[in-house]
Amino acid sequence: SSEKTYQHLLVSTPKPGVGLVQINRPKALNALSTPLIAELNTCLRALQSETSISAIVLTGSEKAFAAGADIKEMKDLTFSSAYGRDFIESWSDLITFLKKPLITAVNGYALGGGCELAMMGDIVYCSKTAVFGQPEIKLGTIPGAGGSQRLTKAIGKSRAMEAILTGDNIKAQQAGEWGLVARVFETPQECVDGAIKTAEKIAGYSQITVKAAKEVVNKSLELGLRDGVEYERRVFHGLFGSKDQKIGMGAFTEKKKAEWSNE
Ligand code: CO8
Repeated sequence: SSEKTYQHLLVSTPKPGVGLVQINRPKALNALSTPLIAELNTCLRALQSETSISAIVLTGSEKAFAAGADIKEMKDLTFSSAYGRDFIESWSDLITFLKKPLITAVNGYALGGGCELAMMGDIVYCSKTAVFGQPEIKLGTIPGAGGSQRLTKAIGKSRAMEAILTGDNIKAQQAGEWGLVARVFETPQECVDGAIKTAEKIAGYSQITVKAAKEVVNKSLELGLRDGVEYERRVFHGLFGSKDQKIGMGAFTEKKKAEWSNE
């Protein structure tokens, strides 16, 4: 369960319905080693199946969200072993299986795989201390966990090309202006608190509606406009079969607060 203890993660429930996962490998600036990623997958899977948890916040330390994949672990990897065991593939688990909203709260370095992990958040928040970047080119490689795709979708081709081809960092304010993050907070503490507050607000809605809302927004990244709009409409139609649509609209009509059934 989410109560399990981990070597590289701290897990807590700061507010009812909110799971907080903190990456905790300070000696290596939260570099994402294989054991760390395995723990993260296990942890997110546990939170996913925990019915009392409705939204998840993922953060690092004040100094680093994560300084990338573990370079020391990767440096001697061969093509055949990377390809053979589909290195990094387990990462896609994080984003594809997770049905609950994930908010990433970024302070300090979010580089390489760290930037990629940050961008896997449904909502990305950061503080003024945040430094994003895809510096892989400096190491003789390229982003490998979705960076070229998610960064381009988030900030546009020209800016993503500049970041990926130069390896230059993107500072917090720029990330805010470009829409890489939804909000830039003054301090790391405010960033984490802000993410928890948003998660708490989301956790206050019907879980079934939240799940549908997340699903249709994500579809916009996969489908063309016509198919996307139709997909949204079908899910919207489907929600008339839920109890919570009746509860929500009924409460509005009766000027009462909705008490969600999650059905
Ligand atoms: N991997 C392994 N160890 C790291 C990493 C890393 N990515 N980043 C930092 N560390 C270690 C350092 O080696 C150092 O360890 P030690 O004390 O044993 O020497 C310790 O963390 C502290 O780091 P620094 O002394 O360098 O701290 P500074 O404050 O001087 O510098 C920086 C901070 C600028 C963040 C610097 O550490 C740095 O440049 N790090 C590497 C950043 C980077 O290149 N990241 C991209 C990695 S490649 C990648 O992510 C590919 C993605 C592919 C998919 C990902 C799937 C997981």
